[in-house]
Amino acid sequence: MRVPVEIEARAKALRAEIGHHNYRYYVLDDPEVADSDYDRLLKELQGLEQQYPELITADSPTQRVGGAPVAEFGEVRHAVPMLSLENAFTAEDLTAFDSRVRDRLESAAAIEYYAEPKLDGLAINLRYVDGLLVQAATRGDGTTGEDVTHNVRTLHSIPLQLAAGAPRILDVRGEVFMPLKGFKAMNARALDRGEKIFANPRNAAAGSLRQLDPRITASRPLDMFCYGWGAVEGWTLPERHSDVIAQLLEWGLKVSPEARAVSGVEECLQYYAAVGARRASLPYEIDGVVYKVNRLGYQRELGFVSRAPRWAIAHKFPAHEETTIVRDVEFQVGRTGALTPVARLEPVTVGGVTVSNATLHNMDELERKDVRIGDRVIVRRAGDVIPEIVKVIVERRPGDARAVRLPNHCPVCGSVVERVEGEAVARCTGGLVCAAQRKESLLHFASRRAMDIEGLGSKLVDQLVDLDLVKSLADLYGLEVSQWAKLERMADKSARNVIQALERSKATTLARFLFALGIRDVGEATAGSLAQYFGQLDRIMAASPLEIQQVPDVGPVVAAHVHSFFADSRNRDVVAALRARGIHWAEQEPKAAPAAGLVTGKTFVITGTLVAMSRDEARDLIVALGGKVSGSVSKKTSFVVVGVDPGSKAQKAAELGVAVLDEAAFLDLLKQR
Ligand code: 9MJ
Repeated sequence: MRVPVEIEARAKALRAEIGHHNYRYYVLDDPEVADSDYDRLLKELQGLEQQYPELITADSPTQRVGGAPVAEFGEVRHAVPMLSLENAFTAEDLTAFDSRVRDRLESAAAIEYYAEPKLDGLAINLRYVDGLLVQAATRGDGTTGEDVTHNVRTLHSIPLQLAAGAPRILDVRGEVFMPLKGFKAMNARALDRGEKIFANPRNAAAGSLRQLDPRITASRPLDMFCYGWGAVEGWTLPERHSDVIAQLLEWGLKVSPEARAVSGVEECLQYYAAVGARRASLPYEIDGVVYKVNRLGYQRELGFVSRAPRWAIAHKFPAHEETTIVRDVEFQVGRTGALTPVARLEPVTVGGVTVSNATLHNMDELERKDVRIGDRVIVRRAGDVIPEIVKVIVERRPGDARAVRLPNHCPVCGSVVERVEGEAVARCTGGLVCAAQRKESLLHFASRRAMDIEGLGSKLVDQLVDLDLVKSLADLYGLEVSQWAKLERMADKSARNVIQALERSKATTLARFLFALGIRDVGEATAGSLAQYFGQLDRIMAASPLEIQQVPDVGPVVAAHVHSFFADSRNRDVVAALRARGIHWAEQEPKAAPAAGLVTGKTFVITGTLVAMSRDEARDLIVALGGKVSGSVSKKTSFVVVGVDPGSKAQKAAELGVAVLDEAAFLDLLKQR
């Protein structure tokens, strides 16, 4: 089928328009249209390409993801070697560098440098031929790298096609990195699933690019800043490094928004201090700044030593990582009883802050890293991230290093510690008997998005629990001014303020209250869904796990947690006591139940054995959703649900022409209601 000219023109226009919006969104961080507008354009193009596959081009924005996995990475020999940078650690190092530059250039005047943050990622070469991205390779040993084209194509900030006027051949160099927000989210998800976490964003970026399956890379939050070039054909380079960078941006490549030209050592140091001050608040990790002689004529004159240019230097920040010794490993108990191993370290200064503790997350992580007491380890502290042990220096392990064992009993309350087979997390079974769990529960209960009790922080909570003033959540509301006022750092006025905050917190919503209870896996969103679905607390407390599963986005695991929480009489007592203290909310009519659905008013007959639930449970569910269950099939029967080894009822249904559902279809029906 020939592609009609107007369709071909439309596809071309769509590609250009989508390319433009990609550039605004991913390169400039300044979108011109809403995401929905963008999605509509992409969908239209996908539709056209599906109808006319001849329209698909290598640079089409629809072609980023989906390539098949490769068996192994090919090798790429770089046309111009990829260099590394010499390091400066002090102002003296930098002054010495500047003197060498001026001596060689026989220049008395201050040198103009192009200054930019030094990203801690993975150096990549992008080869564009006539503006089309044809190959991407890692730095490798500088001469030969790995072909990662299939993965690099999935990065949205890398144009598949450069804007008009691109040279015949252009090798662009830059750093692929993982922004901190995405890095943290990715590790949090991995921890939840009991999977391996990445020690730092650099490893995460490298691991993500070295995937054989590009769909995995596509799911990772990677970005790239371009800062240099290699082979160039068909373009006469301008006078300055900064002019080239400006042109790369014009062609659609992403460059650092922090880069600028500075003059002489003095301004280099000012730049270093300014970027250093903002280091912790940048959305990505940097390990220093780079200065490059800005005039390309000077760069050519200066040339190279071995594998580093004489015209550039990396001025490093204090390291995020240091080595120290593990003195002990202790276990902290969280709100849900989870035991977190924490390493007690020989204090060490990391990036200007003394670190004496580092988290090991859970037993799986501890075992994977094989951290032993007495080990020499690399610790890392970056931005607001909790200090972590990156790895053990196994070569320096002393003969008497001791392995860490999970305690059988909770270090805080002595209750039995449970580690469910296949789960990374070990838990204290003490519940609210455990002072550590009680403290964390109180803090969670009082937190802003839960009961929002202003002023009730960890200093107060520790005392309340340690002095046994609060054994259960409801006790909070029964303390007198004089009892509050006796606590450390408290006086009459502050005591009255806390009591006022407690009073204010009594008027709440069901969703907040549910969230505040701290039921395992019930975050704000789930609490909101439960509240909306059931409308009333008593209905939730009476619901079976299967009914709870009817709530949108609630699966069997969460449903089981909710059910067992309210099945526990101690928790029911806590809820009753809180309500007796005056905590209240507006109850609603349940959203779902009797509203007309697929089950409402229908009559079901169940025959045979069901796998996912007992017949009684199925009956409860049908009734809860407004349906009826009968023992015999008649013309009035709406559905016959057929399990394993059905009786004669299945045949009767067929004779009467009554709809028959197997178990899967039945479960589907319940989900849709
Ligand atoms: C990084 N990592 O941010 C260079 N780099 O220049 C910057 N690396 C570099 N420049 C020449 N901004 C070799 C490496």
